[in-house]
Amino acid sequence: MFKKVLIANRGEIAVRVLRACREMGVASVAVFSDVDRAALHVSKADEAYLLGPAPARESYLNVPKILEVAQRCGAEAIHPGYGFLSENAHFARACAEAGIKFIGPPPSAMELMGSKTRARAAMQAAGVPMVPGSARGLSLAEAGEMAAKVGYPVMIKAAAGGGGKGMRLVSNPSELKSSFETAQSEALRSFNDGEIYVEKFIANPRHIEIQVLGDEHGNVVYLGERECSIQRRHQKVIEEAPSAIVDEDMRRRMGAVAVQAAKSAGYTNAGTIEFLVDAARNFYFLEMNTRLQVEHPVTELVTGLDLVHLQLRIACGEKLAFRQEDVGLRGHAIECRIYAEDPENNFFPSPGKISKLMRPSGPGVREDSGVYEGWTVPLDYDPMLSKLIVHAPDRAAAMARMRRALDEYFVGGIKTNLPLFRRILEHPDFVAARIDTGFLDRLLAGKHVSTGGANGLAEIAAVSAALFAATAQQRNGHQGNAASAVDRRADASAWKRTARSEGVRSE
Ligand code: MV4
Repeated sequence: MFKKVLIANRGEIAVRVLRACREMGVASVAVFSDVDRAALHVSKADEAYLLGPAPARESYLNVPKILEVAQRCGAEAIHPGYGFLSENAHFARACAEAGIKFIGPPPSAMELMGSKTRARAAMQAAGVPMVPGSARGLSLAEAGEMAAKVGYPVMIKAAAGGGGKGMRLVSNPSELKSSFETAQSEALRSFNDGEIYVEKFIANPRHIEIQVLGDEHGNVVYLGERECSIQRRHQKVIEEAPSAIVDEDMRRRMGAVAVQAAKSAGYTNAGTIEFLVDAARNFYFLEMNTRLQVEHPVTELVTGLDLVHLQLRIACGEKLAFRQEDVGLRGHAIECRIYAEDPENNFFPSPGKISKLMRPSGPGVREDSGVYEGWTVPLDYDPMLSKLIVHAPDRAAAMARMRRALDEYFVGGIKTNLPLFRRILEHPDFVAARIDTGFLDRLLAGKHVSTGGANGLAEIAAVSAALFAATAQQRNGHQGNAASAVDRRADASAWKRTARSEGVRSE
């Protein structure tokens, strides 16, 4: 095992990784920017070094400086976390050239998956099912031919994109030219790469992804799926494992495809294959994320595996100590991403001093946090404060546990999206797992949230009401008439809200 690992990141993921290092007897090295001197990851690490000024370019993206620190302190490996340099193949190569192990996949696999067209061509060759469309960059004229072939509506996408950037929906041929040109100039501006391709549009898909893990001896396993359809502006907000619409057979088929995709890419370490899933439960390869993801804890809770421990073991050259048939899924996990942002004001970032922090705990509750009471959240980075993750025997129990944990959670001094989670967790469509990637936008727009079903509104309303009543009873943990359970809960919440606001005033 490594003796010392540098963590090229900040916030909750830096804390997450250094905890694994501590558990494995590995010394951890934190790096930080000027505004992160007092950050949690700095105080928890065995050593910490200043990188430079706040702007990421001069700190957490400063490759020469990070390598210099690693060499000076004798770190044998670098864990990149997520974001920042985690999917940068140049950085992974620079690490190798400096004699430092990059804890992640080989640079070649990162490059392949970084180009959506190259990835599509490789995945198509490997027999991975994907959305009909092109597997190479197209001219405007070729895009028109491809769109006619697969049928409108289509998506115009940037090959260098991902996560929704440089993407346009085109409903008919008359819109093609302007959408193509807008997407191309956006892609040139954002990625310095104007390559564009075309896919058939999948309406109201779910986003479901498969976690894979490969060692450096050719073994690859899948660790089940994560349901990630609750998103806003291509940012995930809630994730869960398993997905309510994936049964054992579908899981086996998606898993086999994901393993095939990873093997054909020469992939090692932790990675994720993203799929779009249509209303008929057909799944299509979307892209591969070549990093440890934010939402990895839900997979950890249902598999009982520690993905960061495994990443370190794999990077050291160890063989996976278990086979596919040894991987079991137990219970249900849900994660909420807690952000310093104001849901009342268009989710505007709300950094500042955390004057009061009351964190949830108790049975089945995990909180991966990068903050503490009294710390000032800087405005220079992503405003995610923590991830609240719960685990329970089934989905209903996990939702009840999450509602309970959310009620225990209080952050004073800054605005957070905590109230949004209470709304989502009580929404009848979320409760019934009738979700797709448009759920949250519809909820926030105040529209009817359910898309599918089509059995008549009255029936949907009746089923929703019944489910809501049933879960209200469950989350209060006692028998009796559902309506009164709801009332009692409303009273309790009002009382807690008052207590909380008074708590803040007494600060
Ligand atoms: C799509 C799609 C429908 N059809 N591609 C958005 C982010 C990027 N990674 C791919 N995205 C989509 N690609 C086809 N052919 C719908 C989306 C999409 C989406 C995908 C996953 C999660 C949330 C989403 C929200 C809006 C659109």
